[in-house]
Amino acid sequence: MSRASSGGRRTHDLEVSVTDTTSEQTERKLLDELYADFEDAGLIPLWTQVDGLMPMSPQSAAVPHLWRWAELLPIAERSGELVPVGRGGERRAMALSNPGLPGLPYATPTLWTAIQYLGPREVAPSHRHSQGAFRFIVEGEGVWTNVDGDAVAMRRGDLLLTPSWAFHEHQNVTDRPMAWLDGLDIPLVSKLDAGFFEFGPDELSTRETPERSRGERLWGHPGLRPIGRPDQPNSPLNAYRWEHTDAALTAQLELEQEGVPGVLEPGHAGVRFSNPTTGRDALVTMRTEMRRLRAGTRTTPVRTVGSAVWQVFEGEAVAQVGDKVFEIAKGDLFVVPSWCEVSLSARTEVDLFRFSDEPVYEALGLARTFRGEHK
Ligand code: GTQ
Ligand code: FE2
Repeated sequence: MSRASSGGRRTHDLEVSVTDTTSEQTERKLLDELYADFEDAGLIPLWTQVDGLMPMSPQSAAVPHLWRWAELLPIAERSGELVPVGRGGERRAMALSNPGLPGLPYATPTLWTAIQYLGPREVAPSHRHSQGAFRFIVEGEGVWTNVDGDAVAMRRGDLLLTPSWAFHEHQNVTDRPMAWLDGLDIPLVSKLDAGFFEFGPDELSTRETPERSRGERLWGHPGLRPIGRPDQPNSPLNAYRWEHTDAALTAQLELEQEGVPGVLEPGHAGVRFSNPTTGRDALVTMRTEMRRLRAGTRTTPVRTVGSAVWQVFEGEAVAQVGDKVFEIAKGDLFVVPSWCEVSLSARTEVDLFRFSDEPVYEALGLARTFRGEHK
């Protein structure tokens, strides 16, 4: 697959032939001087860089990998006992580190994925950053995330948004701890040199614990947009409740039984969390989706440019990711690197949350998807 770099190898790498003529020796000396001058002039010639620079298809450093919820949760609990949350560290968040990106707190080259843990009555203080974020709740409740002063309940199955530059703080109002999934575009923003950060006030912006946030009250009515509100790049609907997600998936599979199209493929329902002002992705840089497979369904293998992280919400399945096979159950997380083939087999009915960086590739005209068996 890899393109041979034809000609132009560094003269140092060439064997010196005993039959070198004087003119060959002269040319070699001139080439040595040229390469030394490239370095002094701050130049690197393309012909020494061909491998990796422009691959025939994406060659991600990230690898397919699985993290089990049953292993993550006890570690998060121990952190809750031993590590305080407060100013400086800001959050008790433990990032999934891809083995192909050693030493980096990144699940993929673009996506930060962490388990965050807040003990009884604890508060994670206010800040804002240009990185976009969401929370997905696989289990538990009792924490409110205040986003620009709007108190948003976090409960099982909900997706909560923290768009770029919104102030946010998290408050556990119960006597029980809570753990959840954080997704952010931290590595992407770092690569783009676009990171800004500000601390917020030390006092909580609100101690309210409403059933529904102001964002939901204004924007959370299907097909009904408040008149006079402009489009926004990130969704102003700050919470997507499980009740609605579940109903949408249930309806798709029921309609399939009735012979009405609507599912992604046979036995495979899917919804995308969308921005009600544009119909596009809920967040500018990250796609967020929920899938439901009927027991026994095997999905068509898919390759997509860009990376994704999946978390099982409920049920059991087998995920084939590249050459790896993962047996997955509730809370388990796995990574699909760019252009790596993924397919799922549902052992039981299974619900999966998925997020990816696809909107970035689409915005840049770099999106590609291949469906079906490869070769
Ligand atoms: O909850 O504000 O996992 O700022 C990483 C950075 C969570 C947060 C993370 C953050 C947060
Ligand atoms: Fe944050």
